[in-house]
Amino acid sequence: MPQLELSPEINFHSETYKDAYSRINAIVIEGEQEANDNYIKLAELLPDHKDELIALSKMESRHMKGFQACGRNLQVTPDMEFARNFFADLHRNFQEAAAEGRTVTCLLIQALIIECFAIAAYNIYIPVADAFARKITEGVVKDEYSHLNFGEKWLKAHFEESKAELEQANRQNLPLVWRMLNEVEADAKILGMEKDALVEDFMIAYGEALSNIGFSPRELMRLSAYGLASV
Ligand code: PL3
Ligand code: FE2
Ligand code: FE2
Repeated sequence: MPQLELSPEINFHSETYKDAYSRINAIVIEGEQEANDNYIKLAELLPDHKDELIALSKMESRHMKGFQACGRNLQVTPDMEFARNFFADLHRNFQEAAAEGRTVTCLLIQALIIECFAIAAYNIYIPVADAFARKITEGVVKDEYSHLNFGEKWLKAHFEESKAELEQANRQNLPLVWRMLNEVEADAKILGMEKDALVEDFMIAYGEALSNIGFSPRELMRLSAYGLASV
């Protein structure tokens, strides 16, 4: 893992680290909070899966509390305003889709894009995290795979009728992920996380998800690289 070679020694208590952590920590807290809200909304949109989706939302709220504890442990105050701006576009797209009953778009945004983003970020963070945050993040990332799995299963079962909306939602939202990665690149680097590794892990997780849902290799290459030229 080249990432480990690049960050042999991290001082978790330096002002530089804590400053970067105030934004990254806020991003994951806000991301978990919005994930909690999004699964509650999905439970309304998919009443047949209500209990399961409410259970997922409760996991997200536990994740949020875990990451709040990580910030407190390092005596960092999360910059929540920064984080709300960071998610604003994705958040608005989810809200608009939910209001119009576009469930497939909501699932793509939350259960595929956001969960794959989280899985990539958390897996890359674990080896460079402080001991306290590492333990918490290891527990969280296991749950995120089950959230991704919920989206994959549902979309696979409704593949033919969802395909056109998935393509459209991917086109609308994937470029936002690349923009968000650019926004977080400098802070992530201070935490020992390389952007190239984040992009790579995201692409692997997202490509696998699209393949599990039923897209052909050619389709998933096209979908998962959409807007990537801007990175
Ligand atoms: C849904 O379960 C989780 C939503 C959280 C999304 C997080 C995206 C994180 C991107 C920022 C990269 C740094 C991560 C560091 C980990 C503490
Ligand atoms: Fe989560
Ligand atoms: Fe999740």
